[in-house]
Amino acid sequence: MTEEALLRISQRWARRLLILAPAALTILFAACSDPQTTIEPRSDMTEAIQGVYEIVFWLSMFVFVAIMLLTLWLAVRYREQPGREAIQIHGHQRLEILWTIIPVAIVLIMLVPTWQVIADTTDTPPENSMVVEATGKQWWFEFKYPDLGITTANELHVQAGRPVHVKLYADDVIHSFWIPQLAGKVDMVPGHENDLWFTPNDDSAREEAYLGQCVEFCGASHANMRFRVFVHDEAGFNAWAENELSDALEPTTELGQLGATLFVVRCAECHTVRGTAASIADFGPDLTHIGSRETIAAGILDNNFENLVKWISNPAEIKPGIEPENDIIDKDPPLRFMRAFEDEISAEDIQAIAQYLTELK
Ligand code: HEC
Ligand SMILES: [Cu+2]
Repeated sequence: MTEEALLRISQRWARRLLILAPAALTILFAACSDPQTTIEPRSDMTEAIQGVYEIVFWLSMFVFVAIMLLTLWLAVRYREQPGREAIQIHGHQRLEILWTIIPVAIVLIMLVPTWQVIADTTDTPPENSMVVEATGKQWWFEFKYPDLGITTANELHVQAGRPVHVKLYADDVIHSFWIPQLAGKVDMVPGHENDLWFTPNDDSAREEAYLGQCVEFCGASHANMRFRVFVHDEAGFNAWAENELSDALEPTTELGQLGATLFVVRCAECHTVRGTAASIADFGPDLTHIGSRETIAAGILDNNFENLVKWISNPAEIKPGIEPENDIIDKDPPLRFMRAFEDEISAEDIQAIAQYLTELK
């Protein structure tokens, strides 16, 4: 290839880069509004982690820029010249000591605050914490508030400025609990309690939920195992808790009343709706106030009539792996998956049940 042709190609690439660079930057910055971001901390725990991250980031930047500048300078300053011979520095004691001490110092600067944060986050939770027992199950999260007497699923409610102590458990396999903006990843291990605590920032209360999810591969629907965290102010939290504590509402529509009857027959073997005949089993999420949740099926579907119908008809279509043949009965507690009710009951009956669930605010 001629030199001219090469030049043309490199110019073409330079032009392409000029066009692509802004596009790439746009994508990069668009990612900044990602609700799963770790770099917009909203609690004491994630702020502490962010502090370490910033130290590591800026130190790395400093090393990168310094090395690049030095390399450039050396390449120019000591470029090949006729008659010049390289000086050998092998075994140069002062240099050897210097380039041992500098990296050690850099690592120490990163190590000390990292250690501090690890110690702080694995110490003991604050005395006045609100306790939540979170249990990972294939493929959803159960949340219990033992002091308040609340049991719910997939949507965790906390209060801005009030420490939360989350006790982490698992019923079947190892899961992991992560709320990128509020709490670092901690494993949920069968037969073992792990602990995590954080205080949502005073100004972190908002309408929109913070996203959380399982971050340990736990089977076919691992990626479909998410949860939401609602941070309230004090009044908002108390209102939520009060509603959760009340028994289920009576359905007001005729369809809903039919649904309530069908529910007891068809669904009570796995689900509880407190205040009704369906209040024994807990293989599946507590549905007492399912109508007030934003999502169903562990954050996978918006909570509305159509999606409830779809879910009850055939949950495995939405979450692969939910098939009764995967049940493990000889286990304590047994593992039981929800089956496809379109095989068992009519479409009208499924709609009646879905209507009932929407009324369980
Ligand atoms: C054999 C046990 C079993 C039966 C019977 C059963 N379910 Fe489920 N159900 C589950 C399990 C387990 C889950 C959690 C699945 C998941 O999210 O991965 C679930 C989830 C749900 C959810 C989503 C809850 C949430 O918090 O997101 C709804 C709604 C639901 N079931 C409704 C019903 C209805 C209505 C019936 C009766 C027609 C029924 N279920 C029968 C086990 C069962
Ligand atoms: Cu999981």
